[in-house]
Amino acid sequence: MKGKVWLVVSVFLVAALTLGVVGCDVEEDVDPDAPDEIVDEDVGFAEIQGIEPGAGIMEATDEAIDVYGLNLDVLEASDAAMTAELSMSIENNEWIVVTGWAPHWKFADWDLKFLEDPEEVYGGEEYIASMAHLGLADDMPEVHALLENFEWGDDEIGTVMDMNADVDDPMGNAQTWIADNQDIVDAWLPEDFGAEADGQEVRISMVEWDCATASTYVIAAVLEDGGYSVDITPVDAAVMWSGTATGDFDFFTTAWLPGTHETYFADYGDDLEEVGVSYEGARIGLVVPEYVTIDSITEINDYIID
Ligand code: PBE
Repeated sequence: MKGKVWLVVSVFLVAALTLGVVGCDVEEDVDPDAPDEIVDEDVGFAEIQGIEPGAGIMEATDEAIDVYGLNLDVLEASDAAMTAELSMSIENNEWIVVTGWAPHWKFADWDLKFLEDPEEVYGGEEYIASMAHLGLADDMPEVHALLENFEWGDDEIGTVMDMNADVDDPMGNAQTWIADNQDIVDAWLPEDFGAEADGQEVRISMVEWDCATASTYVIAAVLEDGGYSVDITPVDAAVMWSGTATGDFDFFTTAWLPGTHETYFADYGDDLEEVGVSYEGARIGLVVPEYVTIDSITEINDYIID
């Protein structure tokens, strides 16, 4: 009996001492002013945060999973859901890998990097083109001429994307941007722009990617200023391409070529005209916050978590 009591007491003492010592150590190590350290469970990837199925970057990501033998899946979501997840992970200092592309406002808001892609699955520099059905040049020569001339760079599309990220009013933001940048817009306009408009309806298809929203609404606002009536239809990528090829839509502004939309171009390119290039130097890939300590897609498998 006595022995048992002592056993209990000594176990209790050892436990108390151990806890006490550990407790002291912990207290000594914690600097209340230090920034939050990334703790182990935050390091690693459970999945690739993706966007809309049908986006070229999703097709490329399936290929990347294959080529690099990645042990994780890509989550289907949307541009908006991807940036929401990115925002939450960055707030919590957690690792995340997303299907990412530039131009996109996320690079202005957060410190991010593209992971190296030694197998070049995501391709190199791309350009963004406007694609129209084959009859547009005859049916609406002014609209066709506007799309031929439409071109802008990072400052311009970046400003519009930032405005849209701040205030969800793409048409109002497009009008404000046009008023502030009339000289740029004037350079896109054919002579006497609007003379042929007469309230004609122009049907534009787009996918709700932030870059597409920015360019589609700016062109739509320019057309409305010229006296056209514009109808914008949000669709998925396949319908954006196929519906324009069949003439259900007049055009769209967001063909990413030669790589991202290669498959769509192969399927529908014969029934479409590549009217003009609006942006050069676009890029797609896998994107992580700067604090993620890997640099290449080849390192992802070293950091898989459940
Ligand atoms: N994106 C933006 C598109 C094209 C524009 C890169 C998400 C895509 O992957 O199809």
